Amino acid sequence: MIHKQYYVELEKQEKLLRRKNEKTDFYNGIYTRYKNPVLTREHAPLHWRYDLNEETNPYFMERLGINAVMNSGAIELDGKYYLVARVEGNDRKSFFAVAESENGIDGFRFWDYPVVLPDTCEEETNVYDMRLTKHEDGWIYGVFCSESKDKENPDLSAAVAEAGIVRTKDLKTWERLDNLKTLRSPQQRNVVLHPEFVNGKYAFYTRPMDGFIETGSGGGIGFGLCDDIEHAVIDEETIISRRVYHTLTEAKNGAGAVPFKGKKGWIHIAHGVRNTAAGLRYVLYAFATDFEEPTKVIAEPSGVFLVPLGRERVGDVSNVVFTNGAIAKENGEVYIYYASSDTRMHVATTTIDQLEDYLFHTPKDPLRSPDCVKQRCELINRNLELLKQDK
Ligand code: M1P
Repeated sequence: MIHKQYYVELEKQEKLLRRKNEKTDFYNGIYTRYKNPVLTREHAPLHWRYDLNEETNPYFMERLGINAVMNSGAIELDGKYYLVARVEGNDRKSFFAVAESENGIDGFRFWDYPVVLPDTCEEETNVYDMRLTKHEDGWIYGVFCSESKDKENPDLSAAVAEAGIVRTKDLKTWERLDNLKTLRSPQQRNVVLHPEFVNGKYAFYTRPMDGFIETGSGGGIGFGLCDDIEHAVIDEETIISRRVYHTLTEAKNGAGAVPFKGKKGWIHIAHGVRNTAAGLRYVLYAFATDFEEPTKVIAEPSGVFLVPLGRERVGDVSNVVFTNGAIAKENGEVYIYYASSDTRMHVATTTIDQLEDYLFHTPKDPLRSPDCVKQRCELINRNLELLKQDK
């Protein structure tokens, strides 16, 4: 017999799942923010968490709780919006699960089962942060962090991060391929597969790292080519978005959403990290690369693109926003999915035109305070002159 509390909890959850999202009054002309997160741990189906049977669960206790729903890959298929979320159980292990919505801003519902990845990597302890690439070869690839214990290092927390690769046609059946090997970088996280062949090869954005946390000598977001996606090996990684002193990328950075096509170039939304007395702060930034030469940055606006605000600032890992998925629709609308504080998922909506205006008309960072003041005074002068004329 099903426990009667199940129906009480189900009704509460249905209310949450049916709740309409609303635009907030936040304004910057670049994107629209929304009041409610699009996915939270409360969205996880009750049958993933509770034993519904009254006999075996008389107190209707959560048996396998969900701690957080965050960093999600995103894809549009047949007009529907899909997130492949990182779902973190109460046991700290993450797994992937597909959530589907008709409009991309609310009504996301998880499918009945999480993604069951082929278990081909005995050492792998954790998987997270899948980027979904609709590749021109016809497959949908998922590239994610595959984490294992570093057995060579006596430190209990020492781990090794690699890029795991899977592919699917329907988000239901997943084929696991070999983990990416980067010959010159011991560890990798935030690896993203480019949607098109480059010089006839598969192209990846990488993040060369010396260790699990510190990027060390890895200079930023890299780019490398490989011949065989089933046994992917990258020799050379060219750094395309460098870490820079006294900017938002000083501590580290990483590719975010799979880049999408604007009218002038590939649009990238990445994350940058700086250290503060309150710990690391993760924000989003944007840049554009050349269609013909994807290692050439053609727009690099100054400063942050999106930061955690209000409730977004607090969570399991506070002061963090992180994206690994965006949907660029044929009609020019763009849905940027981002997690706040490693706890829940949000959406920000914009258009290709707005993003390119932002990318190509926001001044570059002059990198020194006196030059930043000069830059701002030039804007003020132009504006005051215009306001004078308007009187
Ligand atoms: O906790 C913030 C983020 O930290 C990591 O990102 P990075 O590798 O750039 O430090 C990731 O583990 C990510 O999942 C997490 O959101």
